[in-house]
Amino acid sequence: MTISKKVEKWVREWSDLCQPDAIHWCDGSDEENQKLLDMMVDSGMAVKLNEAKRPGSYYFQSDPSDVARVENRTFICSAKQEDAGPTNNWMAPAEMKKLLTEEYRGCMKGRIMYVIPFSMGPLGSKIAHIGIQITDSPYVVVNMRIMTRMGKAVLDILGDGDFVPCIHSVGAPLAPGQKDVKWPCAPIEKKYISHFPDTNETWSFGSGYGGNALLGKKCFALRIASNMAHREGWLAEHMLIMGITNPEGVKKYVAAAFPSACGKTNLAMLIPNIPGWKVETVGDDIAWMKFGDDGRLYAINPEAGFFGVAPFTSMETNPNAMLSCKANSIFTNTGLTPDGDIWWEGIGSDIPEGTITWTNEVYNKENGKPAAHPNARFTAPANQCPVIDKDWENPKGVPISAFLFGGRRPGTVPLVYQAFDWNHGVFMGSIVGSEVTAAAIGLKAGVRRDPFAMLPFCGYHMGDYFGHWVTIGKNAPDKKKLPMIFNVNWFRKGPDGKFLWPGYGDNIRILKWIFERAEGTTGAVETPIGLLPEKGSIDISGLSGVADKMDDILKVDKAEWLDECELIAEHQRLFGERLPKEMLEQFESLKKRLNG
Ligand code: TSX
Ligand code: MN
Repeated sequence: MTISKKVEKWVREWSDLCQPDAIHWCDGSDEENQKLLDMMVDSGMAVKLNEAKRPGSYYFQSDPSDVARVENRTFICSAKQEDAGPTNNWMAPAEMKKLLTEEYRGCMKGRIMYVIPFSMGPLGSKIAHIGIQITDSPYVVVNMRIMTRMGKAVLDILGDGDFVPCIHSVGAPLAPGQKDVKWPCAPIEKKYISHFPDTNETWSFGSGYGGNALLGKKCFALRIASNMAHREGWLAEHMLIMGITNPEGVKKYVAAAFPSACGKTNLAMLIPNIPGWKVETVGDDIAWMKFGDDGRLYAINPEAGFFGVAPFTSMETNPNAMLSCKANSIFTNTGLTPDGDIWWEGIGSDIPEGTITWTNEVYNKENGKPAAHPNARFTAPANQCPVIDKDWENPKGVPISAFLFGGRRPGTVPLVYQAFDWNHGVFMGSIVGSEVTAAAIGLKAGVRRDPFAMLPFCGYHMGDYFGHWVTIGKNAPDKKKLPMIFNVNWFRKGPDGKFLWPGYGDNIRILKWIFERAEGTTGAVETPIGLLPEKGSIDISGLSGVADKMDDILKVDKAEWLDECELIAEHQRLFGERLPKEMLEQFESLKKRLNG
């Protein structure tokens, strides 16, 4: 293993501060992985699942206080507060570093410090970047091994080059002789997920869960990378990437951004309901994109695995995800069945008698407590996905023909529409959101905006981020080769409160229209909000009971959109003077078209 002086010095500084009992340099080998898993099983942290049912797979239960990303404990520590923007928490970098240095002092006593060299993206790709994570959590090591390319080969490629330093501790040192708990972590007020965009660092303290702890994912690949991309003229986005092939064998790639709970992973692995069409997965969460020599925009998936929400993933909703986690996977906060397999709500079978819940109790249907936590996860290697794209590890990336945005909108927003041009598409991305019912607190329902699905993940001012998207369009090497931009909404409801569109595998019908728009072989009609499918241009052949709903599914109601404009105005005000003038212009044009 080549360890540069720079890396060695950096690790020594952190081990001097954190005072672990030992340092382990991760080589990424199978033997190392197995040793860590065996050690966690022996210590009671992990359960090995039934080898016949779920080969090579392990089960974990988190501390009940450590079950999700902690947005109120997530900080962007830019030099100036205004550069973090109105949607991020901010603390001065020196202040945060001072505070966290004291938290890190001695924080690994009684534990091992693992050093994880990892690449986000295929090793050696021009779009990829290398990070090194220091952690005291063996759970993090075995997850990072699935989610990134991790180990010795990364250090060999890094040489004495630059890397993104990622510091992580669960924040639970052990006194001599103190027995460890199953899931060590710190209380909420001691958790810090902090980012230093000026120095490309991320420092995380106190949590062992998901995006708080697997620092390659949200911290590096989105919050830090969005800053790098802003400075360097590329895109780091919260997008799935999928390949779509038509019956003639022509293939196009699209990237799509949706807020949470819209079924992004389901779309990434969709099984088409039109014969002859094929969907293949490049990634289900993050896309890094740069222009290629041919002037097209190329995307890589910086990750190597899926960290998916388990509940309601089933052989009905997403068979390819179920098959991806058939083996060699990690399950966190699902239920555990008596025969040593996992179970969760919505898995598609009845809960076996005697299943253990994520809080380690015997499931009792009387008490209303679910077996799986709603944010229970599977960690599965991407190469186990039955429809993984043959180019998913191509270092050049895949050329993107279209961007899709969408949210959960029971009203107002039609099934699909296309932007008139790039800036109009950026505007569409900037107003993405899902409708939330606030019945519980007696407020009227509203739209929770999540621009570009990046609200929790943009590492700088969101107004500047919209400006960056405008600039990407302006500076594109060949504007004709920019991806077309679309908005989709699978969640429109009829007056009866039922979903109008069947969704899932039938979404290929929308993707087909988008594909044909990109090819220039299907028509669109101009409406005030954008280009809608011509009558009959959405293929609904073989779908019963949908034809007479198409008008409602595609309706653009001026009165509803004028109401929407009030909400958009309110949303735009949030970004103050940093809202690019192009976004104001787009809004003014929309209102003019609606009133005209
Ligand atoms: O993932 C979803 N997709 C995308 C699939 C590729 N979901 C689940 C969202 C929560 C994670 C959907 N839910 C989709 C969808 O397209 N559509 C809906 C709404 C819906 C739910 C049930 C039905 C129809 C629509 N059932 C019947 O029509 C019988
Ligand atoms: Mn995500």
